[in-house]
Order: sequence, then structure tokens, then C-alpha cells
Amino acid sequence: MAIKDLREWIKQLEEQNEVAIIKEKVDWNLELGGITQETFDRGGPALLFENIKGHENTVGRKFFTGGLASFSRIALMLGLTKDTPYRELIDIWRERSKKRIKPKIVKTGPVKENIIKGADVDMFQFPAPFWHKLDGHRYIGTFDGVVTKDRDSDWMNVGLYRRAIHNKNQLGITFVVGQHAWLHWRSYAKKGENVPIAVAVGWNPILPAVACSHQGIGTNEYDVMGGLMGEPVELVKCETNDLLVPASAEIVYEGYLDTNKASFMMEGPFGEYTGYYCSVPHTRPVFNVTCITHRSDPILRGTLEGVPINEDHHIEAIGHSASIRDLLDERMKGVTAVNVDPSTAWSNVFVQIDNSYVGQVQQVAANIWSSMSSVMVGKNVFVFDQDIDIFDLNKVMWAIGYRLNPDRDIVKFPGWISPLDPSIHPKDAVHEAVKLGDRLLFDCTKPLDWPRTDEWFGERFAPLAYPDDETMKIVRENWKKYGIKA
Ligand SMILES: Cc1cc2nc3c(=O)[nH]c(=O)nc-3n(C[C@H](O)[C@H](O)[C@H](O)COP(=O)(O)O)c2cc1C
Ligand SMILES: [Mn+2]
Repeated sequence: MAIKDLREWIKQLEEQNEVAIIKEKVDWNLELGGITQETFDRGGPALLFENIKGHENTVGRKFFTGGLASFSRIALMLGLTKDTPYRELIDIWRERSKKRIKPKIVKTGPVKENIIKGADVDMFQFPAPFWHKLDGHRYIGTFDGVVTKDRDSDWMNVGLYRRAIHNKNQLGITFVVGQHAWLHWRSYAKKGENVPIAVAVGWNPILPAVACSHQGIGTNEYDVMGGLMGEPVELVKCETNDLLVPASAEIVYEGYLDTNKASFMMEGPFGEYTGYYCSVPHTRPVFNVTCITHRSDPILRGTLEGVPINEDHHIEAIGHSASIRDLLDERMKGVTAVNVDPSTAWSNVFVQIDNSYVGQVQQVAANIWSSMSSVMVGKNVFVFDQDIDIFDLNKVMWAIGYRLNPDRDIVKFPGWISPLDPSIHPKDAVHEAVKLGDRLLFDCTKPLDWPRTDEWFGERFAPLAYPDDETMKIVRENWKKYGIKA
């Protein structure tokens, strides 16, 4: 049985000693962000804040974060044992997310327990954190699902795009050029119409996990969530538009984006996933909130972005590794593993191949860089032979150290890179949301076309200095006899 809502998920985490319930009074202003960073840095538990300063008597009193900030908790979300390794999580994610299950539409659900409309809408009723000192706003939306629909087709999308609180009923929203909500935005903007929008907060953690993963254009993320859960997502219709949201979410807020640029408001700065303040504050679209529905005593869900490795880096590493692997398998032969490593917030991608033809390495990079995902993922592509475990950073660094000849093996390719990349100065950006920069391919494979040589015992590449197989077989067979405890 899939996790039915956020409360059940928190209960499961409690049973597994994976959540701290904080009764001490905590300030939403910086302190909550500091505590979250410390638990991420210490590899600590998820956090449920139950006593937030100034929110003792508001509609929303509680805040939950960090549920997916470790691979063991991501394994629990997928119904697996806590020790399931990262690389297996990627394979399981790939397999299940392809078995799509259409959602089930139901008449009502717990999220409709309370309905607030019109002038009663007040987003300050929820304990949105002011995460980092240089942030421009309290951010109410950092780990949930933003629902939009294409104006001219049935394509409904669930993505994750941050939201700042401007005032009681207006939020700032930011989507990078090319995001699916941006495509939907354009379909309405061309006609001068408002964009219907809804946000679902706090449900099965698969909601933010899939919302922040890259699915193809036209894919409804609810089908993917169904696949990953093994059962359909139960959805209810919004009160003020036709968008669909999980029936047992904690909070849903609905409304519209005004596509008229004169309505935009200044948004930012915001501490970003790259680990820097990089996007400049700018006028951005405004989300006018017309209705809130929520469960009684609702729990707000969010996460702290910033210096890796935080919660977003853990979960997106899985989604991105899965989607880049699928993309490469579709387009070429011989890829044996992909690790969009969380340590560099997806800038560096490690690919392992069965290096069997000259040009294969270049195809890996060309295929990744031709995809829409590469705006944020895979600025640098590293390709390795099969004897390098790309999930072991020590082996990765060893291969970079000794299989790479810069003149021959590093290739520079110009193109569109993340607007949040601080290696390009804002003065050199094409526009506040678009940057052109260089990408790099690091060919860390042994050259296939080198001549065999006597100096290398008749091999094309220097043989490994590691005890030979026969010796190691004997040693391992006799290991217990030596009395060495290891
Ligand atoms: C915590 C978090 C915050 C994010 N904030 C934004 C954001 O503000 N704008 C944006 O365009 N993408 C943001 N992303 C990345 C998108 O969620 C991701 O690219 C996703 O694929 C978007 O959905 P789509 O592919 O359906 O457009 C964020 C991801 C995470 C995990
Ligand atoms: Mn999408």
C-alpha cells in the first residue's frame, strides 16, 4: 500500500527514528533555516516543527522538512529497506516510473475540510520560513507541486518552482526558461489570458520528488507518481479552476498568473541549489491566490536550498540520473551507468560506457547536451571505462588523475547553461534568465586507438598495478586463516 498522506509518512519516519519532532519554540526568521542546514550537514533526521514563533494560533502552525534528505529515507519512500544503495534506487526509479498509472478522480477528500476564499485568503497564516539572510522574502513554496495545464491541449503538468510571499494573496513565482510551466505560460500569454494555477503541499513525498524530476514534454507527472507508488493518485478538482490536486494533500492554494508584464513584481534574491545567490532580483510573474483549501491543523512542507548536499540534491540526483540514462539508452549503445552526482548539484555528470568504438565518448556528451535537461544538468560530462565505479568518487578522481590528457581529452563546447551558474558574471548574461557559457567533456577512458607497446607488456594502456587474480583468489580463500579482522 502506498503512503496515503504526509501524516502517514511522518509516522513511518517516527517508527524508523528518522524524524525529530521539535516542541521548542523556533523562529521562522532564519532560525528554522539554520536548524535545517545543521541537520543536513550532520546527516540528521527529518524535522517537524510544531511550535513556531508567531504561528501559535494561525491556520497553519506546523512545518515539515528534510523527509528526503538522505538516500535511506528516499528508499523508505519507495517502500524499500533503508540500506538500498543509491545506484539501485536509480534503477528502481527508472523501472517503476515507466509503468505509468493514470490518476483516479474522486469527488472530495481531506484537503477540502476547510475552504477559504476571496478576501479571507491570507498566506501569512502559514509558517513560511525566511531561509537565508540574503533572501528577499519569506518563501512559502520550496518542496511541493505546482499544477498548470497547456491552454490548447490536455497536458497537465506538476513541476516545482519556488514561490515568495509578496502580500496576503500575492506570491512571486519563478520558472526558468524552457520549464513546462513556462511553456504553459506562453500558451496563455500569446492570447493575453491569465494562467490557471494550483499548488499542492504535503502529501506522499513522491509529489515533490516527481515534481522536481525531468519528464518529457506532454507527460502528466501524476501518471509517473502512480507508477512509482504502484497505484493511482487520487485527485480532486480545484474550487476555482479545473486543475487537479491530490485529495489528501495538507494544503492547496489556487489562483491565476497574470500574463501582463505590467503586473510583475520584484522577486528575489534567493539562495539557490547551486550553493550561491546567483539569479538577480527581477520583476517576475505574480500568482494571485483566490482560494485555499486545507486539512485541519495543516502541515506546511518546504526545503532549504543552498550549498550541496541538501534535500533537493539527494532526490534530484535520482530523478536526473534516471532520465539521463533513459535518454542515452534511447539514442545510443553501450552506456552501462549514469551518476548525476549530488555533490555538484548536477553540474557534473559521470557516465560509464563499455568503451567499444572510437567516437562513442563524444556521442555521450552530444546526446546529453542536445537535451532540454542540460540547461541545469550536465554542464560537465565525464566519461569512464567500465572498470571505474562511477558511484565511488575516489575512483572517479583516480581516473581523472591518470586517464585524462588535457590536450586530447578535454573538449569545450559553447551553449546555453543554467542562469544560476555563477561562473558567468551577471554583466555577461544574455538576459537575467539566460546565460551562454562553455560546457566541458572529460574523456577519462583509455584510448582505444593507441598501438600496443612492449613497455606496457603488449597492452594499449598501462596495465594495473594490482595483485594478479590468481594471487588474490588464494588470499581470499585463506583470509580467515590469517586471523585478520576486516
Ligand atoms: C527545491 C527546488 C526548488 C526549485 N525551484 C525552481 C524554480 O524556482 N524555478 C524553476 O524553474 N525550477 C525550479 N526547480 C527545478 C524544477 O523543479 C525542475 O526543473 C522540474 O523538472 C520542473 O518541472 P517541469 O520539468 O515539469 O517543468 C526546483 C527544484 C527543487 C528541488
Ligand atoms: Mn513536466
